[in-house]
Amino acid sequence: MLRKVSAVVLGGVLVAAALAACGGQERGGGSGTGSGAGKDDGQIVMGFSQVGAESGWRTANTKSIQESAEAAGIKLQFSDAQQKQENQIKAIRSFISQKVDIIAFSPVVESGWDTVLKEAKDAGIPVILTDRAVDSPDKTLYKTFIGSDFVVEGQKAGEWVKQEFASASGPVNMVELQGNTGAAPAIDRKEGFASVIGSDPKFKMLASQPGDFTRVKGKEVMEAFLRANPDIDLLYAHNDDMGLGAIEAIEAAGKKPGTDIKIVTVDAVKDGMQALADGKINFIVECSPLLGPQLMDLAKKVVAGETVPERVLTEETTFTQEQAKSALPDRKY
Ligand code: GZL
Repeated sequence: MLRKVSAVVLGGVLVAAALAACGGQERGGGSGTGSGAGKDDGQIVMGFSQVGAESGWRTANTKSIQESAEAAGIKLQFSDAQQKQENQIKAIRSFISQKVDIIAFSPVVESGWDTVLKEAKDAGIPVILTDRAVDSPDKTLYKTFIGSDFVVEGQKAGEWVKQEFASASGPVNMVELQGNTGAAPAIDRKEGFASVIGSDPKFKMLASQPGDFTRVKGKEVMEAFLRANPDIDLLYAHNDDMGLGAIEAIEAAGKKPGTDIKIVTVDAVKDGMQALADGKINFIVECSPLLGPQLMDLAKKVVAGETVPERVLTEETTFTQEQAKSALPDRKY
């Protein structure tokens, strides 16, 4: 009899212990720090997988996220994927095993995320897409996507080119430096630009290649463009950094960037704005990297179980050479 009673009591204690542990996990991913701190001390733990450190934009984006997490009292587990998808997938799996409260990441490419995002969903850990989107049709795999509309950015660049060459009878010979293959900004900026320019036969796209959003590759590809095409009128670069690399190639070829070859880029980071003010770039479409504050607000709402908008669009503008001169002193990035 005594054995039976003690077995019942022991069983009850074990069940209570299991429930308590389970309750920690159910409350949104448990401690995440492995130290058992986590939600019990009210601190949210966010796992963030960053694309890499390929451009001035990315550096500013990382700074915004890290500073905003600090300011919001959110513990950030930060991982730099060096522009490799497999590193991002590994990082997300590590965040899941650490039982973080929320995962945010900027997908280096659009495709190939469904499996790992399903693993996060099955683990009860919400995901926020930051900066770049994924092409998964399953919208339940993430809570929201905060970032720019890259198609509109490409359209803005195309509109400026049409205006700039309105009086030219043609042909207007163009080359394009794309972001890394498969990245949402590369796909969409190319599509947006072509949707505006494509209909006008005087514009000829002589060459369009990936420059991977870096200065080094942008310079390398522009050197090849110049060797193959002596009469380039316009360069469209998907970010300032590739445009800045291309400027080095253009000058090395004895041509004047901004005069012999007009240049339109996207981002509006400080170095790009300086080149714009100096007349080496002709027009920049802004793409704001300062997503940190909004990301942390969204994270708190998601962890608290509040509904958030499926899409949060970032505000941004465009700059001419004159506008760059007056904007430069106050640029935050
Ligand atoms: C755009 C971002 C792009 C920037 C590049 O939101 O993903 O990646 O335009 C950066 O500078 O490398």
